[in-house]
Amino acid sequence: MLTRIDLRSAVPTPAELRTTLPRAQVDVDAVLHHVRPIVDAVRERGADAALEYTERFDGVRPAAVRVPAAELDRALAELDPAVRAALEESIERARRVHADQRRTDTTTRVVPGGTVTEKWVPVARVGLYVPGGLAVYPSSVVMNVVPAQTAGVESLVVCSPAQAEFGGLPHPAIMAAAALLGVTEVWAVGGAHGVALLAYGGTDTDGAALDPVDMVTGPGNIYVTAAKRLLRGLIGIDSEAGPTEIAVLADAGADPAHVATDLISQAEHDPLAASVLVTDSVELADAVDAELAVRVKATKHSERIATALSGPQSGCVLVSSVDDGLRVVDAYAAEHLEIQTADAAAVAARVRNAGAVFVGPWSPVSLGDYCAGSNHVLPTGGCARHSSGLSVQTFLRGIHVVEYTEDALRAVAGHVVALATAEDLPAHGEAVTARFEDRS
Ligand code: HSO
Ligand code: ZN
Repeated sequence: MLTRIDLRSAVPTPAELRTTLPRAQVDVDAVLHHVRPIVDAVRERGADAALEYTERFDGVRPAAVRVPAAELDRALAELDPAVRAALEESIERARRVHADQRRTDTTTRVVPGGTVTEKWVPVARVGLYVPGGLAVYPSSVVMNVVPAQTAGVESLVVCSPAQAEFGGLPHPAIMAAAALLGVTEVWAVGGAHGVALLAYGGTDTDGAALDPVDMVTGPGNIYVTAAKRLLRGLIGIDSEAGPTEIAVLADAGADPAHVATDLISQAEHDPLAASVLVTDSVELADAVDAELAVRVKATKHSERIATALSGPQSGCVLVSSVDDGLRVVDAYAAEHLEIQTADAAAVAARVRNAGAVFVGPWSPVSLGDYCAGSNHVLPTGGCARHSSGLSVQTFLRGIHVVEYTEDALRAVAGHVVALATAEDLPAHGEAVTARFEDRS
C-alpha cells in the first residue's frame, strides 16, 4: 500500500511541492571524508593503491587491472545466445536513435568578413563506469558505450569491479557486452578507487600504461558518486546518479495492473528506489494498491521492492485533475515518467520536466531500460529540471572558431574599445587598436 498524499483541495506551488513530494534522501557529502583518502592514495600510488582497495573492498586481487583480450573473447563466446540476441537488438535500436543525435558544425556569418563556427568535437578518452554490486547491468554498458561511440570518442575504457566469484575479473556479462560493442579495453576495478584510477591513470602490474581519461560516465553507488564529485573538474562527469525513480501519471481509465507492475519494476532496483503514482482517481489508487498487495509478494525480489514501495521516497499523490497532476509531476521531475491517461500523447506533450517520458499503455519503463532505443542513463533526484540523460551530446564539446578579416575587425574596433574601457581593461582595447596604428 502506497502512502497517500492528498492534494485534491489545492496543489502547492512548485517550490512547496519540492518538500511535499516523496523523495529519496542521499547524502553524498556525508561520505566524502571516506572517499577523499582513497582518491588521494590512487593519485599518489596509482594502480598499486587501487589494487589494495580492490582487495580490501571486493575481497579479491586481480593479477592485472587490465582484463586480457582473451577473457573478453571468452565471455562473449560463453554468453547465453538469447541474451546475446537481445543485446544485439538493444544495441541496434540504440545506435539508430543515437545516430540521429549527431551534431553538424554551424557557421554564422556575423558580418561580412566575420564568422563564428561552432565545431563539435568528441571528448578524446572516456571511462565508462559499470557497477557490479546488487545487480549487474550489461544493458548499462550499451547505454554508455553507444552514445560515446556515436559521438566519435576514439578511446573508450570500461571499468567494473573485480568479482571474487569470477577470479578477479568483472562480471562475465559486462565483459561480453563490452566485447559485443567492440570495446577492447576493460579494467577490473570499481568503487571510488576505480573512478580515481580512471581520472589519474597509472601503471599496471605488467608495466603497461593505464592512461587517464578526460571524462567518466555511468551510474554507481554513493562512493562512486562521491568520487565523481571530488574529481569533477579534473575530469568531466555525467550527472550524479541517485536511486532510480518512476512516476506514473494515471487517470481512471488506466489499467491498474500495468501501473502496479511498472511501479514494482523500478522498485526492484534498490530498497531506496522511488515509485510514485499521481492520479485524479481514488478508484484507480485503490485498485493499484490491491494489485501491489498481490504482485509484490509474488515476485522474486519482493523484500527489496516492499522496502522501496513503503519507504518515504514512494507514495501515491491524489490530485483533482490531470492538469493538477501535470503540475505535480513537473515539480517532481522524475527520472522516468509514464503517462497512462486518456489522450496520453497530448498530456505527454505538456510535460516540462522528466528524464524520459513513456507514453500510453504500451510503453513501459522497462522497455526503455532495454530495447526502446532510448537511453536509460537519466537524471535522478529532481535533476531533470536542469539536465538531460546520456546522449551523443554528452560526449561532444562545441568549440567556437572565430575568424574576422582586417576590415571586419576595424569596423567593430570602437565597440571593443568602449566595452574594454567600461570594464577598466584598457589593454583589451589596445590589442585591437594596435593593429591599426601606423608603425611606419
Ligand atoms: N532503470 C534503470 C536502468 C536499468 N534497468 C538497467 C534495468 N537495467 C535506470 O534507468
Ligand atoms: Zn530499470
